[in-house]
Amino acid sequence: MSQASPATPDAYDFGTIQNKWLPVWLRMDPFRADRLAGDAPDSEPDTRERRYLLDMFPYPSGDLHMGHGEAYAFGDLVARYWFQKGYNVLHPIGWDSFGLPAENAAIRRNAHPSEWTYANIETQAESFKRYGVSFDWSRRLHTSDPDYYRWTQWLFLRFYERGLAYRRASYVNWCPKDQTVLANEQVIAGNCERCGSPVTKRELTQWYFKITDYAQRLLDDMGPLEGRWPERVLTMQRNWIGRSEGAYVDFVIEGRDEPVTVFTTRPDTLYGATFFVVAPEAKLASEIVAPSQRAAFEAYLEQVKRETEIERLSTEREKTGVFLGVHAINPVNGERIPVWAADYVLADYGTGAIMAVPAHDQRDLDFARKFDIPVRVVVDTGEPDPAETGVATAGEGVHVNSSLIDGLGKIDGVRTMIEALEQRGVGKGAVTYRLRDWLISRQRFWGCPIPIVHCPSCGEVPVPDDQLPVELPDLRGADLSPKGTSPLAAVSDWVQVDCPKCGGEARRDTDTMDTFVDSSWYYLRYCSPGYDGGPFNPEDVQRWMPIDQYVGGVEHAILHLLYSRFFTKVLHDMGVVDFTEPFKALLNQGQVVNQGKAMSKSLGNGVDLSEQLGKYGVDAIRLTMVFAGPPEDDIDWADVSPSGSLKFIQRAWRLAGDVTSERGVDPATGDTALRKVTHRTIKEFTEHVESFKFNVGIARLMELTSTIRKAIDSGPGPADPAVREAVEALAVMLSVVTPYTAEDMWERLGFEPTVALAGWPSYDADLAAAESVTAVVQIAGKLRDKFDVSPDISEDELRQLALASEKVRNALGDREIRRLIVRAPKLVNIVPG
Ligand code: ANZ
Ligand code: ZN
Repeated sequence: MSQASPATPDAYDFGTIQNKWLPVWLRMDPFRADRLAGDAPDSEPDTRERRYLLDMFPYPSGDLHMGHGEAYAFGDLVARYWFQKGYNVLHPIGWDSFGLPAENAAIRRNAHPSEWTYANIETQAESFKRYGVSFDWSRRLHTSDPDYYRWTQWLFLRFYERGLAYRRASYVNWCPKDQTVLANEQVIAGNCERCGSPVTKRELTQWYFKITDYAQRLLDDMGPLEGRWPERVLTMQRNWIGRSEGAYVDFVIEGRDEPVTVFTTRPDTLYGATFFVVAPEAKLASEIVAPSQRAAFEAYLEQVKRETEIERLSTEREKTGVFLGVHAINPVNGERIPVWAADYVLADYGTGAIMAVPAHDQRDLDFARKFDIPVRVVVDTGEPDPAETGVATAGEGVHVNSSLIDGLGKIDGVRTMIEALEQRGVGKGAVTYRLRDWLISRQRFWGCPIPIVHCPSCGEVPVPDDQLPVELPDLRGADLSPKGTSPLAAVSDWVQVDCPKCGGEARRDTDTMDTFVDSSWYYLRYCSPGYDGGPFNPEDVQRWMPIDQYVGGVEHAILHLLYSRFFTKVLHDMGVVDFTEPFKALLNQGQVVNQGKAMSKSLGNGVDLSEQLGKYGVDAIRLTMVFAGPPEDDIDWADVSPSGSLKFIQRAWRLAGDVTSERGVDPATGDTALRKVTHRTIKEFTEHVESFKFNVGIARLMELTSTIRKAIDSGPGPADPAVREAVEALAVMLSVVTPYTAEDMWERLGFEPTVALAGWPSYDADLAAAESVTAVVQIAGKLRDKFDVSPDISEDELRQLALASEKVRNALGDREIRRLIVRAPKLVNIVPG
């Protein structure tokens, strides 16, 4: 099914309607923030209640795809609803336009990354306009514009001054294919997030943001987000931060003056420590290894460096390690235990060294069994001996073989042990986090340059604020292919600068920032686009932030959201914003899949958004996205019906042409039955939009459409004022989903554009009140109770009501229920056993 025949007054043709209204909207530009409805830009302050709706901004990888079609349909629905409600709405758009794909495309085509990037941005901008998204185009930004990244650099320098940006050498994730380092967050199951290659480790000097300073606040501040962010996102963030409570315990290592501290969550198992393990790549290992074991150790270290973190932490894997030829002294009983290096201990978690308690930790047990190390039970859990079964007992129990804590349970054991350690000065209670500092430097061209100069005499020197931005050199024609160092390093007249401090010869830092830095603050820039006194005007941010509703994909559940939360807290501590969380509420839309699988080239199940738009029109596609199911569920394009959506839209549109009464007639004189349906629908649709049950709301609009059709054809007729009232309300409600159709309906009803700002219809509570019906409950065919319920009560609710009834419970006594038949809204039939 495609388009209806060309424009006779009664033939709906989406192409004609789109071409008619798009230029009108572009001229009207109706969705500017801080502009009173319908007025020209106003010098008077706009005092209406403000709402900030933000869609995650796109990466310009080509034209918009089905996933964009879905996400922006939801975001736009909410924004348009707010516009209709009369709020002063901020709904901006921009592009996350630095990043690797542009660079890789440029390498393939021997072009500049900016050409590909900005061409794609234009394509997407046109597509957004055609898609009818209610953006405030005057606030558009691109993170790769110098007047944006100037402020990314400025923020970097503020972080630097606060000690939150620093450089250090360490083993980092390295993608051998993209030839760049990766943040922990960009390593997915041991592979590069971008290209899928297995990630290896390299020792490099890199820039970090000290997000670990904020670990506890990132956890604590999630409280108010509870119920307003998806639970699974909060859980993922909590797990990522990974708070662990336990203790630090100091062990003396024979032949070394400084004690070595371990982190343990089970200080209560100290008497069961039968060996000690250090991470092979931790400095400590090579410092303490006995001469006789050095060769074996170094061979082992080489092997470990080739492994991924996932492999290392796997419990399935055969344990490996080398004895370092030295012993540690257990601080509570003076016992000598052997020190090993083993890859299952990570260098950058806790302290990089552990006390191993094989009886109660599975990995320690696997290791002990492989290398014949004793296993000593110190918690009696009632389970069989781990040394025999090979299964560590990690559960609750009573401490044994543990002198001062014998007989205590876990909680008391932990507390008593920590007190004892603190008393003797050999340990203390501690909290650690799995969260690592954020590695932000990248050895790539198409990113924001790090505004630091390296001077042989002054060291690291920040580029002075008034010399920002440090602009990328024009690399047209240069070789961008990855070589393990930044392509910027090869541009010698860019690299060589005078030191801002001493004026001597110095070199620019040649790394660029992770693009997640760019996207950690863009939502602030939208509040005062073009502002050149700082990254944003604090007054404007004060007015608009925090964001009322953020909409985007769950793939950003950790990285982007955590980083943005971190940035906001730093800005709060700098005293420039007075809030600590950027996003009050979050909606994660599902994915658009096809035939049960993610769309992919190799599967050949891709669906092209622009092709769908060409076939069914913008409104039908938007409606299909919204009607498919709850927004957080995936949409399988094989299961939905854009042609069905198109048919519905046509039916709604025809209604507007059938209305024969004049604008302004008093609906109170109209047909009451229809008015009741109209007002009920307004009430329910409003509630469904507010609670993001968009699909259920659409079903109500479909029912209203059928009811109006009947009223016109076989009821009170097209001249009845209630018919006009119903169709006007329908047009305004539809405007949040199918803006083109709604605009055309509005015109047919005799109004001027734009329906988008017509104002949300209000309902009369009496008319909207749900009628009730009587439900009866029978037991074995005998009437036992009856009560009034809403005609649209669900089977579930009705069943609950019936089972909760006193009379029913009495009549049932202690008989079992064999069968329960529910016929909502009128009948529940219980067959006792
Ligand atoms: C002794 C012990 C006994 C442990 C026991 C556990 C159970 P979470 O909860 O994830 O924070 N550990 C500490 N640092 C480590 C590292 N760098 N690499 C690998 N493992 C490390 O884990 C903390 C526990 O993981 C610590 O508590 C330590 O083993 C181990 F019955 O210490 B435990
Ligand atoms: Zn200098």
